[in-house]
Parts: sequence; structure tokens; C-alpha cells
Amino acid sequence: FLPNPKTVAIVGCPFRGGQAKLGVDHGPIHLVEAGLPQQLEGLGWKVEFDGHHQFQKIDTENDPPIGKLKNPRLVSRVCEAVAKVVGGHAKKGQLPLTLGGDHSLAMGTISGTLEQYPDACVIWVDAHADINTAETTDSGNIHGMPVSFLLGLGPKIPEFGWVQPRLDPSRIVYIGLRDVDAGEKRILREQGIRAFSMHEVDKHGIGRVVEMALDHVNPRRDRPVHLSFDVDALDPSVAPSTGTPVRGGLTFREGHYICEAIYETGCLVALDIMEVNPSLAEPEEVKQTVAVGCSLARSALGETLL
Ligand code: EXY
Ligand code: MN
Ligand code: MN
Ligand code: MN
Repeated sequence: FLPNPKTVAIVGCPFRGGQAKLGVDHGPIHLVEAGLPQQLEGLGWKVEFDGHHQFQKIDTENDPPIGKLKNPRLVSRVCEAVAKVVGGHAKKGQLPLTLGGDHSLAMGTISGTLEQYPDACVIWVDAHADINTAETTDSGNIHGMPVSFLLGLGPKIPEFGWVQPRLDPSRIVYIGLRDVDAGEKRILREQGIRAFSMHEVDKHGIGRVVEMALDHVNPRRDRPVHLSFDVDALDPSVAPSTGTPVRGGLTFREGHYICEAIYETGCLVALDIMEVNPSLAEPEEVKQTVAVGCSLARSALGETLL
């Protein structure tokens, strides 16, 4: 799908408005300062990085909740801007690598991908399904909701009117789930969305799970793939610096295997590395999590073990 020379455009998104914890907005800065752009150049990519995006500050006074949704106007505006940037890079034949920031941003990144590649499919790697609607959400945190917006589920909210419900439920597949709300389980069932929880990873092994996931969304391996990777899919012993850690997650190798196998299909057109929060956990653990974020990105962009 991508022309030569292969160019990756790093989209740094220092944004935390989709959840309540401080610090996740520093994720992208840490990933870049750890040397991610140079590492990708080392893999033979041309790297475009024009600095991190500047987003408006959280202003609760002028952005009161809509129903339960917190910072709704800000999240919407930021994601709309991100969609334009990601879509613009994709249009130029570049592979956008979005660094979060919280996972609400994927409402923007995937909208951008679908703008350029309407038949794209999404592989969502996460401990969580992020598919709550304005009706089912308990927390009101929009990072637990981006998928429902992309699918057009739940009540229509005029402030999010720009989001085109372009994603078909058959074009998204999950890997790594283990903390899914009751309302989300119902949505997954009703929509017939394929999901491989940690139970399936244990049962079949990661190799088979990735193959089944790809067979589901991309049976002929001819569709563009958007990989949205939330680092909390990894076990907290592997990626401790994240806002909503859940035990029993993917091992270091399982996480990297997913990225390597998707790279091997040659179908990857966009990548998100989300939810690295350098303010949480001890300094050594922060370093470890940032390093893992970088190595996941390298694996998805062609780093091999041999
Ligand atoms: N399901 C919970 C909620 O909706 O608040 C937790 C969501 C956590 C989302 C993290 C980013 O993946
Ligand atoms: Mn910092
Ligand atoms: Mn997530
Ligand atoms: Mn998550």
C-alpha cells in the first residue's frame, strides 16, 4: 500500500482529556526523547516528525459534561484535528505513527485512516474494549468509548457530529481483552464483534490468535490494516507506567509477536502506540515502559530478531 521510499510520519499527541489521570500527555515526548525517530531511521524508514501537536488546555468551566461524558468538546475538537493530520499523511502515502496520549485519540486516528482507505480494518490490542457509549459508560472517560463512535453506536451527540460512522463491526478485531464492562460485553455480542481475550491467547497461543484475527478482518490479506496498540494490553510487569493496568496481560514477546506478524502481512498503513503515562510507577518502570513502547513500534515497522 505504501510507495517507496517508505516514510513514517510521527504524530505526537500530548493529550490526556479522555481520562482523569495526569501525565499521559507526556507519553509522546518521552517516546521521542528515547530515540524512536532515530530507531525507525535505523530500520530504513524515512522519518517525518515536525514536533508534537499543541492542543488546547482542559477548561472544565467552558466544557461541562454532556450527560456523563467528560471534556466532550475538547476531546471532539482534538480528535477532529488528529483525523485531519493522520488522513493527510495517509493521503501522501506515508504511514502515520500516532503517539499518545490517551486512547480517545483513536477516534481521530482511525477516522483519518478510513478517510484515505475506506476498506481498512482495525486490529485493537488492549486490556479494554473501549466500546462504551454515552449510555453505557460508568466513568464518563472518553478513552473508554472511541470504538462506539467509530461504529456509530449509542445516542447521537451533536458535538461529535464530524465523526463518520465508517467502521463496520466485521472490520475490527480485538486481542488481549480482560477488563470489559457488562454493557460492553452486550455490545460486542449484539454487534457480532470478534474478540480474542487473554483466555483465547492462553488456549490457542498468540501465533494462532493473530492468524485467526487476520483471517477474520482480512481473509485475503488485501485490506489495509490500522493497528491501535494500547500498552495496557501488556501485563503490568511488562508495561507498568499506564493509567489503567490490569493483571494477566500479554507477555513482552506476545505483544511484539502481534506487531511482527502484522508487519509481515505488508498491509499495515497506520499505527497507534497509546496510554504510556510516564508519571505513573517508579523511574525504572517508566524507562521500561517507554522502551517497550519504542520496541513495539519498531516491531510493527519491520524490526526482526534475526
Ligand atoms: N471500561 C472502563 C471505562 O469505560 O471507563 C475503563 C476504560 C479504560 C480504557 C483504557 C484505555 O484503554
Ligand atoms: Mn515528563
Ligand atoms: Mn485503550
Ligand atoms: Mn486499555
